[in-house]
Amino acid sequence: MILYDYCRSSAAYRVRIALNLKGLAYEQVAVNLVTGEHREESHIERNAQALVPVLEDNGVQLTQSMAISEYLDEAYPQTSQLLTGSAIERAQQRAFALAIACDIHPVNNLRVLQYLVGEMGVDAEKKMQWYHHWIHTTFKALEMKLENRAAQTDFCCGDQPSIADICLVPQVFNANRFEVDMSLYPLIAAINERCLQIDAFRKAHPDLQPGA
Ligand SMILES: N[C@@H](CCC(=O)N[C@@H](CS)C(=O)NCC(=O)O)C(=O)O
Repeated sequence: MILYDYCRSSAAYRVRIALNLKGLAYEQVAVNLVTGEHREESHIERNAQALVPVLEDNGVQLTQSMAISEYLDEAYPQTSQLLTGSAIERAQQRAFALAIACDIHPVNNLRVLQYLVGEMGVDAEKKMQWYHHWIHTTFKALEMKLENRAAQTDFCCGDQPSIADICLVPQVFNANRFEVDMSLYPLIAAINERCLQIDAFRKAHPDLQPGA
């Protein structure tokens, strides 16, 4: 498998964790978002949306980190599963993951921030206010969801990492990078710390990737 990614892309970070948790080997090709490599023809041919990650498996290029994660579970069911349990439990794991992947990430993505500054004339302070606002809006809800769980478990949705945790950890990395006050979210922070003790998460960390 080949993963086209970028060290600090949180969507690619999710897929690195997913591949590692499942014990699947992959090569990495760095696509530099800072220099704009993702907008070059060679990458547009892989993903017309000009985004990372792209995962190539058996010669087919797949996009969208959530679709890729579910694909990995379906194509490689013999390895540890990212979605587990009953239909209800799997829906809860997806809901947690999608709160991050659909409700925080898209509005704080690089191209959105660049548009805010470049086209809308937003200054650096307002840009940061925007960034923090969307993290706080959803982290507040997720912290409440964690507090209200029937039983306090080690990970977001049970005693093993799921698709929820593979979304949470990269989002916490971003929050810390942009100095969001994580002391407001002790349960999220504790799950993040617990995940980071696991090799699959540790090896996926942005600082350890090609081009970091
Ligand atoms: N929904 C997509 C999001 C992919 C995405 O937005 N990737 C970011 C990096 S985390 C990107 O390539 N950004 C480039 C840009 O904003 O120009 C997924 O989950 O894969």
